Amino acid sequence: AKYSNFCNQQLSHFGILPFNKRPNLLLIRYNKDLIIVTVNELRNRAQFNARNCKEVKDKYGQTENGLYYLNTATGGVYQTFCDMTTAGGGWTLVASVHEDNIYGKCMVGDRWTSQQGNNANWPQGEGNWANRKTFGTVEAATDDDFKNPGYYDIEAEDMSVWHVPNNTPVNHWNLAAIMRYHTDRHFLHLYGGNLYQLFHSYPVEYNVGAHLSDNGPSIPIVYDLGDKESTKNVYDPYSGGEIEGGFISFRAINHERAATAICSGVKPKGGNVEHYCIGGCGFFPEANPLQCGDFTGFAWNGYGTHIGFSASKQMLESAVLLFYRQCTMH
Ligand code: 3S6
Ligand code: CA
Ligand code: CA
Repeated sequence: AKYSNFCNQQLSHFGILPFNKRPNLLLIRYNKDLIIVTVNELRNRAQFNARNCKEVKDKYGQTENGLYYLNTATGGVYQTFCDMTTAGGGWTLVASVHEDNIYGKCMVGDRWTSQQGNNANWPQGEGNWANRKTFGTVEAATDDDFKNPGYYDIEAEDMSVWHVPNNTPVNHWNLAAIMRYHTDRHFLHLYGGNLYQLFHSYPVEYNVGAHLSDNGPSIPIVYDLGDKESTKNVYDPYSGGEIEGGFISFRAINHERAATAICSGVKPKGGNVEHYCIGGCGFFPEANPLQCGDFTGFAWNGYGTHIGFSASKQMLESAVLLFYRQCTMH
């Protein structure tokens, strides 16, 4: 008790302290938890030679959820979160979509639509769904947008998605998530192996097609937290008749030919996709600019009111974490 009191005093300053003069052990305060890890254990994580979390698990026997360093094909190194437990584990976090201000319409922070306004002359907007730009950090993935080189580097087969309340610390993401699911039919293989390739085939761009007939693929999902009903309940009540739960859909287009990027948990069956699909192009014509932004028209009838075409507050204030996994058969 004496040591831990001393430790607590020290840790409040340092956060990390050599444990009881044994240099190989560290006592780390992680929020309210005190965790003893070995320096080697942490240093080892930087020495794995792996392109994705599945490799880290299979080649190095790592089974702990947490932060790992990965390499890219061209020798880049980046840190991200590995989910080593869901459906056999080996899921690599490659991006997060976060709405920092639903009232800022396609302004700074709207990295997954446009940060330079709602403009027909900039139909692709930021273009981050189909380029190699990266931004954010893994530990801030629910505080702001995140995109790492794995988004375009990893050749994956399946995706998983976590909706996690904004500003959640990484070691609480799993516990705090309001919805989690994954695909299990290796669909990404059909679209080039990742979202970078998929959105080259299905450009997230204004005026490339019509609603429903030109939408991208809808893929069945397996729920890890939630179900088809709870999915429909987190979105707006008016869209209930326009969506089918149990899918993840890509490049959905609305009545006014604006393209959104991902409809998480649902398949669109109508043209008001701006109320249940995130990310998108550089121009949303209807009620310009009210639908332009990373969470598009999620507050059409008020912030988090969950009436009319407005999504629930829970959905509006959660970041959408996107994971890849390569085939488990390898
Ligand atoms: C149930 C009301 C439908 O209202 C229409 O849809 C109205 O014309 C528009 O303001 C609205 C938006 O297109 C919804 O996205
Ligand atoms: Ca954002
Ligand atoms: Ca509409």
